[in-house]
Amino acid sequence: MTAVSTADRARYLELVGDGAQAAAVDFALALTERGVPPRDVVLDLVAPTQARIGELWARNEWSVAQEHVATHVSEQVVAALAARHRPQHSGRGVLVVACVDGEWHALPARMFAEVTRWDGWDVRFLGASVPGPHLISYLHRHGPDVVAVSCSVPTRLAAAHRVIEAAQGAGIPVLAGGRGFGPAARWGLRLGADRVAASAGEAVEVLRTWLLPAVGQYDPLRESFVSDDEHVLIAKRNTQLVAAAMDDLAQRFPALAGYSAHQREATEYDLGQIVEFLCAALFVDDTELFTTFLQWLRVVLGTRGVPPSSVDLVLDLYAQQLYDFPRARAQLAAGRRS
Ligand code: B12
Repeated sequence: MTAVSTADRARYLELVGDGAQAAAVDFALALTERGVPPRDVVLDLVAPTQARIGELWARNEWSVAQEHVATHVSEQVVAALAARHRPQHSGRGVLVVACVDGEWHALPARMFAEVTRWDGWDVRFLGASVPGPHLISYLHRHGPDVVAVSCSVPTRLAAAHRVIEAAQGAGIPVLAGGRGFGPAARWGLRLGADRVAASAGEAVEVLRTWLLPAVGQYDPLRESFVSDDEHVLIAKRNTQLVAAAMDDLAQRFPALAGYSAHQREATEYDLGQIVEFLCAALFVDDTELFTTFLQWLRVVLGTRGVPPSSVDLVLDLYAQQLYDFPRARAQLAAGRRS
């Protein structure tokens, strides 16, 4: 069987970087004509290229516009592969695939959807950011065998949790996946998903061997896994925390006075993101979620001329503001050490 090569990936990156849609589609289809299974084109060509695009953006080598155009081309490539290569059968069962509310990374979910379709599932792909109540009413109406929830950013984990519980309450078992569920999708298990998978390839195996229960695993008496509601209280104070940090930063970080309106807005956005990731880390009670985000943020800011030490300053400011939130202070201290 023919495989995707490093040279293929380099060429594909060039094509999507140029926004060369027709050429990228032809390139991907030609690989399948050479004998590469369409699933491998998605998982070994498109997926790693998308990850590479994320790195190029984070390191300020590609603009947001370049990332958007490349992602759009990749979406067309996945669509073309799906249109050209129809599954041989669809007898495994009905699988609904949806991104959780507020989750706009539709392409990872789409890749997963097509890969499972090629494996014989009758897939209904609902796309990006599906509001929880709408997803649940869809499940009631169509009664699939499984619902697969996709989450790429951990700040959407609370929304994922609501949907997992509601789907199970409706008797539909839940498979959770996407990088937002963390290493080996472990936060998916923490949130009560019936099964998790770290990649689409792994998910195919999980789905094949999973004897679906007649009803979901939902237990209304199941104890909550979070011992307190620090994440809820802090989320409500997000605007207030950001405003206080901006005031404080203006005094300690004189360069802020010279910032343009756009730069100020971007700074406020980043400060808000720190609070959102802190809340997500409190929600699943895992410092790795917060420290991974901070490492990424330091790279992003560093390559855009903002000293990474400014992140530590913000963590200190939040720790002062959140003096009566012990778990948040522990997360902030871990973030400081990371
Ligand atoms: C393109 C992109 C976007 C596009 C998405 C467009 C689209 N149509 O999908 C847009 C511009 C919307 C976007 C927005 C943002 N993004 Co973005 N984005 C990306 C990028 C570059 C590529 C995404 C992609 O296609 N990945 C490729 C697939 C293959 O990745 P994958 O997650 O591994 O998916 C596989 C598995 O997880 C699995 N899978 C997926 N879903 C499911 C579901 C189930 C049930 C199962 C079992 C498996 C499964 O199957 C896939 C194939 O194996 C990634 C970089 C990256 N490394 O992924 C960043 C990335 C995901 N984004 C990131 C961020 C931070 C953001 C923003 C917050 C940026 C911002 N400042 O606004 C927003 C958040 C928006 C939101 N709330 O959703 C970060 C997340 C960091 C973190 N700590 O989690 C990343 C990782 C970039 C980074 N590190 O530099 N983004």
